[in-house]
Amino acid sequence: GVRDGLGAYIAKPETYAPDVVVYHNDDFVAIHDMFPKSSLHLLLLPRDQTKTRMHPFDAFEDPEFLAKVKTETRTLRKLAASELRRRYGKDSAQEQARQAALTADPPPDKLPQGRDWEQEIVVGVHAVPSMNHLHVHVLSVDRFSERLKHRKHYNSFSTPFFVPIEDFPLAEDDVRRNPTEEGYLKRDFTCWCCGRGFGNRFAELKQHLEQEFKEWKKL
Ligand code: GMP
Repeated sequence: GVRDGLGAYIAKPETYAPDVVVYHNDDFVAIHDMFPKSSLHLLLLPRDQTKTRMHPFDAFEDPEFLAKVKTETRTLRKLAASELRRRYGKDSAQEQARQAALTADPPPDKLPQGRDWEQEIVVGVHAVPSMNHLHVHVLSVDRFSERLKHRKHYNSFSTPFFVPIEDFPLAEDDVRRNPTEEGYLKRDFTCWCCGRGFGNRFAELKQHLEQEFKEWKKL
């Protein structure tokens, strides 16, 4: 069924073009999300046959597996960050300052760092995954995408429904284990960047997200 759509990438990653499969190795396949909810949205798919059909909360109870996944997400986060730098680096004030310092005569003793794009990436899983194969989201923070069309699309990445990989292993009594009870997807909208509330006004939120995206690129 449609919920099994991610299985094909795990089975035959080598049959996809690089704009679909970013890379693959024995243990993982990294792909572009076909319906991206941010300007950059990747998925990390573990290939371990004993884990791929498990709920992430259960799969991550295995400390060895969790450690492996965490290590791989650090690699993918770096790769995603370099893609953001490639795309938006020229617009960013910090990158411009670094460029200016590099070409200054005489050069300054200390170069400005340039922007840390890794901080602009979030990595995690949904409390209730919509696809059967275990997948970890690796996406830019902007939530700016034509494919972000429904209120649940926004809230699934902007409430505790999205559980950062760093938060695992989860405590036994972590409330995020009961996502339906918490009603995360029906919550009022809050801007990921400025914290402004938008009630249930999705069209207004979308307009605002575009403004924030333009600012964020240039920070
Ligand atoms: O949480 C599951 C994620 O998988 C969502 O962000 C979907 O957009 C994404 N998704 C669903 N089906 C497919 C597919 O066939 N290919 C790819 N690359 N992503 C998908």
